[in-house]
Amino acid sequence: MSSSSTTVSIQDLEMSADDMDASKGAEIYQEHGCLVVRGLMKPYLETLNRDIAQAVIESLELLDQAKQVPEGWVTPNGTLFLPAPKSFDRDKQIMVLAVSYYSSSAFLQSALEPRALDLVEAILGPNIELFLNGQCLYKEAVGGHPKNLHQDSAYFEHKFEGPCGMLSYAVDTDLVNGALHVVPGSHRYGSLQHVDTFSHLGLNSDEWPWERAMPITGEAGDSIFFHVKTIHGSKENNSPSPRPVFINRYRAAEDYVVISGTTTENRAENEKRAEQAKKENQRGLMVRGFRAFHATQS
Ligand SMILES: O=C(O)CCC(=O)C(=O)O
Repeated sequence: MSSSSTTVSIQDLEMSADDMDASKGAEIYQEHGCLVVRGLMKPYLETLNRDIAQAVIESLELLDQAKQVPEGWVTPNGTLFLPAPKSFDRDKQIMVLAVSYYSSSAFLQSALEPRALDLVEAILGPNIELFLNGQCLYKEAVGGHPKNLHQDSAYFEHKFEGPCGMLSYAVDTDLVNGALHVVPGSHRYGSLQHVDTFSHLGLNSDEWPWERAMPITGEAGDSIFFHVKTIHGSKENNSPSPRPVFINRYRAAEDYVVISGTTTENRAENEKRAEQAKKENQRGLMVRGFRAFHATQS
């Protein structure tokens, strides 16, 4: 076990949104690869939870039109389903719910929260773009899927520093309904080999059991900032209510994906083309600063 994961406590990783100090937050993030900001997303919760609930109804209504993909099944609105546990009254469960900047204005507004951007600017520098369109991971009640420990760089390895993710709890989240687990300091371990798991690319669970990670329990509206190489994941939801999180991701304006993947097979294929990756066609909307023209040439 790494010394950092044994000695770090939650108090070392957290601050309150009410008296947030962006440079202190950036220091914690640089040192541990994660930072918890309590209450940061509270202003967006009511509307976002309404949109999440609507997307669930919509997705279940569309389930009979779902198409099979390497990761599971996708409904026409874009929700990704996995096989359901036997206890469910249907054979598929929601994994990634179709709520994004394209469907939820509250989601986009949450990505533009000035205190979040102050922090990301202190971490990544002055010129920042959105990476991806906002993501909602949704664990259904009583047995909703685990997301095995992994590094996001297994899914999207970047040319430079890579994105900073901000995962926010949409409901109070504890050890029963699927608290996010992180391995502090693991952003310095480089890109680790991942294997295919039920929840897609994940670390070998013999080498990376849950005990190596620290659970972060929290209230609805708490946000966890984490580095693209920080090992993280969450266990299944054993509570009687759903457990959604919503994720905003930011990266430096000049950064871009060099290898993407969701399975060992498609990642290995994409690795062969890493040298050809370009910033071109990978531009996200700017949320801080300015994109100089030369930043798009590579
Ligand atoms: O739902 C969760 O807690 C897991 C989210 C996550 O690990 C991810 O999106 O990379």
